[in-house]
Amino acid sequence: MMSVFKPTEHQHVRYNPLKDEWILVSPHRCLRPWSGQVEDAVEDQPPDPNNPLKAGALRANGQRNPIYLSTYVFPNDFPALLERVPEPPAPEHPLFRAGPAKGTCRVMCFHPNSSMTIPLMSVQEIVAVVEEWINQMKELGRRYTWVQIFENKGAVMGCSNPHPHCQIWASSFLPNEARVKDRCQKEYFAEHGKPLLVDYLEQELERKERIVIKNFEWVALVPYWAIWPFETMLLPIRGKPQRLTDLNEQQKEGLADIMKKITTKYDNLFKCSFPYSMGWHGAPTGSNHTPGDSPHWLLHGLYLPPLLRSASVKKFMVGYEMLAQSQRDLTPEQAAEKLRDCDLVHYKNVVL
Ligand code: H2U
Repeated sequence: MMSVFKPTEHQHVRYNPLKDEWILVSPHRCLRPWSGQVEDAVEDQPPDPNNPLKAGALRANGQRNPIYLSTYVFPNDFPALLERVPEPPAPEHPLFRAGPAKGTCRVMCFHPNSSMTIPLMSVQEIVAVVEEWINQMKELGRRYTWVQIFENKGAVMGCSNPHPHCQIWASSFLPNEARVKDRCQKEYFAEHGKPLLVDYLEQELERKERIVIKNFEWVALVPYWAIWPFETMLLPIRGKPQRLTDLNEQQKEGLADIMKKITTKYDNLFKCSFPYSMGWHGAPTGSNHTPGDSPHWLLHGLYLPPLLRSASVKKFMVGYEMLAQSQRDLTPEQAAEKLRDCDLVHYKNVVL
């Protein structure tokens, strides 16, 4: 006789309503032996004396950074998007469509000290990061349809420099992730009269099993439909902010607090400087948008870390994932439990 379904033992598919896609969960695969690639531990990358992101350093374009003391933003010297470029001609055939793409790219340093990371920074220092994100969103959001803030952390995520920093790419077009999330949230709102993520958070707060940590203003949880092994989402509890620019003082403080806590847990999980890509998704911006005009949206942050079993074994998104659909090994509930069990004191700060 077939046994009853247990999500920690039996494979199944889960639906991501934010992106209208399915993911395969195969928890029994955690048991398989591993003799594949291991990554080099990223822990002790020596500081580069010529690091171009440092205060006072000379950058690739010959400009010198000021002796900054907190955050510092400069135009990316190797931008993927420029403001003034010729536009492609109108498509002659529907199978060969091209369109204009304008934009700007910036680099934002979080801290003058190259060996700092978010979990090691003070909450006040992280508040300065949040405030600068908001300034950038305000300024770039006036002109651009989408402003993508993202941090690549760790060499395994393609980060070129261990200095604490993120990037900001602002574009005249809505990128794919944003376009799909906008559509899915719009459809949900039209059908249910409430924002998808507000309903989702309400459910998660009741069910509790995927919540990693919570403070007065924010929740960090492993989404029901998470793809990466230890993926988390940051969701605001109050006031339904649609964009980073909607955050009030308490939400900024609370965000800095929860960012420090979740990244500390991440570092403690495998006792390493935990690599990830993180970033923000909120309502589209630009001249045809005004504050409060997108009630279907709820601002959310995402941490997408690649590690699976240890500081040196990462999850590969390859064959099946590239050709069929995303697949994960441990369940989101198991990942949340492992992260809940991690200490809130950073392993580097433990006094023995
Ligand atoms: P990543 O580590 O995520 O690659 O970000 C570093 C960015 O810094 C990268 O996009 C830019 C790179 O183009 N950069 C400069 O703009 N000027 C420099 O002198 C070095 C690096």
